[in-house]
Amino acid sequence: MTEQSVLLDIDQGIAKVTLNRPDSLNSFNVEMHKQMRAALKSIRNDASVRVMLLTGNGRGFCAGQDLSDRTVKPGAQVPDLGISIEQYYNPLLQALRDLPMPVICAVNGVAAGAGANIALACDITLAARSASFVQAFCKIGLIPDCGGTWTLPRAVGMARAKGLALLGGKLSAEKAEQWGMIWQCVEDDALQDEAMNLARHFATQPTKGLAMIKRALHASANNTFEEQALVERDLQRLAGRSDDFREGVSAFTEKRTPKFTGK
Ligand code: T3D
Repeated sequence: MTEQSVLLDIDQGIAKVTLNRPDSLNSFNVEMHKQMRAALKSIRNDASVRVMLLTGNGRGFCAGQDLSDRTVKPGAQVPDLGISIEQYYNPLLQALRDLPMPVICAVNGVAAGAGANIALACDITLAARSASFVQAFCKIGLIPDCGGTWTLPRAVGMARAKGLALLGGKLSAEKAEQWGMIWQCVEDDALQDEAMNLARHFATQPTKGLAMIKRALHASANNTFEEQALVERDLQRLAGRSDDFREGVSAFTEKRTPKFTGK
């Protein structure tokens, strides 16, 4: 039987994805990539889903690539890591970024290598106080991937990004919050409840509008002010045609709580 290395639970508009290889701190092997891809595809194709919540099983969130798949016997061919990035990690990151709904990440323990940068690529990242972030790549002669060289300097500035990436030390969840790398550091025993409360909130919100907010903010990274103003014009036009915009305005004028459908 295939190991369930990714658990997917969809309930009341919330898709909870749990990385489930706790013995190796939820590190990624090819099977886990395939299961993650299938989970993201199911979420994207399920019109009832309005928010995704990503977390890890056990004491770690994710330790990046499973290094037991990377030992090279003398004389054997060295694996082409460019292919691994192109076939697995980049599509994973792209699929996460492109999901048309908020993606919450609940970092329950150490997030290292690709695991750290997957957490940083989510829209709202919470971390348990005992969790930490490690740009572990430099310790094994690699460079940060999963968008880390793009995300980190933008989130924390170049000096801190270089310190994290070149030294590979552990950054506590508390400092990650102080540095603006994540949304919030919460007490360990409150993490899953806080993440689920946030998910329940998003499951009642104008999903299409939230998806367009993500698109606009992502687009801003490489745009001038003038270019971004055009992105805002185009997305606002689309947002203004949504059912939820009509409902939001009606509820406001009728002084009642809106009932958003996500459409
Ligand atoms: O290769 C490509 O396709 C290119 C893409 C690369 C992406 C990457 O992510 S490269 C970076 C890979 N990850 C790392 O280098 C992190 C390696 N792990 C660590 O540095 C440490 O384990 C942690 C800092 C994450 C946690 O340390 P600690 O002391 O809390 O735990 P530990 O004792 O080191 O690990 C616990 C177990 O998990 C241990 O197994 P054992 O001894 O109990 O049987 C350890 O071997 C295992 N483990 C941790 N990380 C990995 C792993 N097993 C396989 N792969 C791992 N990445």
